[in-house]
Parts: sequence; structure tokens; C-alpha cells
Amino acid sequence: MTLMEPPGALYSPANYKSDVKPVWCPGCGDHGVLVAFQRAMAELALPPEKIALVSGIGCSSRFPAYTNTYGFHGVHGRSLALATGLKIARPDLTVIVASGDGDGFSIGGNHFLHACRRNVDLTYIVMDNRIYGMTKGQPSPTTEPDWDTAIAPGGTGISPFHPLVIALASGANFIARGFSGDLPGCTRLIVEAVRTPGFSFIQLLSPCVTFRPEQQQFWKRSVHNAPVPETGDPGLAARRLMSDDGLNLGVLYRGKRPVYATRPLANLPADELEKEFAL
Ligand SMILES: Cc1ncc(C[n+]2csc(CCOP(=O)(O)OP(=O)(O)O)c2C)c(N)n1
Ligand code: SF4
Ligand SMILES: [Mg+2]
Repeated sequence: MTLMEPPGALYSPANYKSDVKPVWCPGCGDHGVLVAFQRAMAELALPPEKIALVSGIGCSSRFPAYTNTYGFHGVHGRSLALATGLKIARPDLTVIVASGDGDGFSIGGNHFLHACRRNVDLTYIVMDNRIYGMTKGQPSPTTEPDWDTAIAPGGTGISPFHPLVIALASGANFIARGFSGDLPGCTRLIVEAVRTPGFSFIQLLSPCVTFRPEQQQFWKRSVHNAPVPETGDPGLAARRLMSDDGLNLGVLYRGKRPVYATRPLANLPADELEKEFAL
């Protein structure tokens, strides 16, 4: 199949794979997320040239290199700013952002709040391993306070960031959690997130087998489908998320906020485009 084949043609996950072999450690959860992403794109039948994957820096942020879509491996913590600009200039593209808990919630935390608030039509996938994997295992904003490591002996003692609560409070339109070991579940969440207009946030628990070897088995044993169906009521979602055990999987909130209106600046004639920037 060529890249220019029209929408509606049948796609398989292989159509979204690049020739670059992932350098992730064997067993890293991000391998599963990549497979789920490729399956989701095939299910959505999106032509690869109509997808742009944007990332920051981190093991998880290597994602765009492993796909056959357009990609932008950007600056640490700035993926949402890049993706927002891209989506506003090219609303015809499906813009998906791949990030990690350090990239997305630490250095990129401010962008996370405002991306939720703006509600531009983006899908934001954060591979949360509760650690800075790429830089060899420092605690991240989602690390448990008592996680004992040579860098933080006895644990940091600092209350973790709750990204789903923050996303809801900041205005995200779709909030979900998945586990990289559950491929059908992750695939479904990515499909639903792309289909839901506005800013869609998915926390994908994705174990770092190298610096947190206990994580994979713990999540395998402990994650479970959320016992209640998704809600569109922010008050109910807030109550549920505030008491959430961090292990509930599925779509947890789907709202109906108006999406930030975009228009295709890229297609404007040059003189019209210039007027956009006139002081
Ligand atoms: C401006 C800047 N500050 C710090 C770094 C160093 N750095 C690279 S990746 C990273 C953290 C990555 O953690 P995360 O986003 O959780 O990704 P993971 O590797 O765990 O997938 C840091 C601090 C950097 N590259 N750029
Ligand atoms: S260091 Fe951890 S997060 Fe990075 S590739 Fe290896 S297992 Fe994955
Ligand atoms: Mg991480």
C-alpha cells in the first residue's frame, strides 16, 4: 500500500511501523503501547500521512521514530506546546502526543494544565512508569513517596501528583487509564480518545523493567477494569477520581466541552496569512 492511498482503504498495524527497531529494554511496557497504537490507527483506518506524532524527551518519547506517520521528537516537556501549534495550523491532521511522567508532569506540567484548559483536539498518551527511565531512575511526580532508591534513600516523602484529577479540574474532555500489558484495552482507549473531540488524556501504566523491576508483576496482578461505567458528570468524576486507587482501567470521564475552534492557516494565501500576524 502506498502512502497516498485514499482514506477508507484497509490498513493493518504494519502500515504504521517504521524500519527503526525500538531500542527500549526487552520487556519495557512501551513496546506494548507501540503495538496498541499501531492497532488503534489501523482500526481507525487513518492514512499514515494524516497522522502526526509529537513527543518530548525520555524513553517513552522515542515513540515517533518507531512509526511510519509524521513525527516530531521535540524538546523535553514541550510536546504539548508543539502539538497545539501544529493542530491549530493543520486541523486536517490527527495529532497525537506521546510523553512520559517526567516529560509530561514535571518539566511539562504547566503545558499539561493549559492544554486541558484550551481543549484543542489532541490525544495525549502518557506512558507512566513512575520514574525518569532515560536518565537512570530518579523519582518523578507520580513516584510513590516511600519508594526507596539510592537517589532518594527512604523515599522522597512527597505526595504524588494525581494526573487524572488535575486533568479533570483543568478541563480535559476525555480521561482514561490503561495498562501496557492489556493490549486490547490500550487499543480501545486510543481509538476512543482519537474519536472523542477535544483534549483526550490517557495515562498508560507502562512498567520500567530496568529501574523498577517490581512494577510489571504488581500492575499485572492489581489492575482491574473500573467497576462503574464512564461518566460525563464532572462532579461525579471528581468524587470517583479523588478516591481512585490508581489501578482502575477504562474511560473514566468523557465530557462535552466545546473544542477550541481551529481553521487551516496552512491553506491561507500568503497575504492572508501575513494579516494573521499584523500588529
Ligand atoms: C531541558 C531538559 N532537562 C532535563 C533533561 C534530562 N532528561 C531527559 S529525559 C528526562 C526524564 C524522562 O522521564 P520520563 O518523561 O518519565 O520518560 P521515561 O524515560 O521514563 O519514559 C530528563 C530529566 C533534558 N533532556 N532536557
Ligand atoms: S530504562 Fe526503563 S523506561 Fe527506559 S527503555 Fe528501559 S525499561 Fe523502558
Ligand atoms: Mg517515566
